[in-house]
Amino acid sequence: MFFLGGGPLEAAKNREVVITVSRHGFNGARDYVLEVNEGETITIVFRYGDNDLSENNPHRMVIRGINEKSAVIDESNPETVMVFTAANVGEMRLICFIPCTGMKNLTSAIIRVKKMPSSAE
Ligand SMILES: [Cu+2]
Repeated sequence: MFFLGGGPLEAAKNREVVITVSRHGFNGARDYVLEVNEGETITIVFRYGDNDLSENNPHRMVIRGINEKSAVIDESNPETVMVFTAANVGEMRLICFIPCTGMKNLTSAIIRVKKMPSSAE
């Protein structure tokens, strides 16, 4: 991928992550943690993972703190993309905020924003 005005260092500040969302959690885990670096622009691709259910089970995600919301993913719209910049060091909660089967597994994921290694000391 090439970014206007940026060399390899700029490109390294951008990260794409694919996360499958299902009643079992984010990538199947209730305690999913995504670690990113301060200043990175993160593209999250959310994929619907409940196709083995007989009924539709829509999910819609929000990142608490920055209030970034995804579109709904479900059987008819199985993929959506969310882009945000990790501006501040710290932790933000990533949750599904619409009632769904397995919601209890989708309320405690964390996006952890770390200081860039080069500026840690
Ligand atoms: Cu959900």
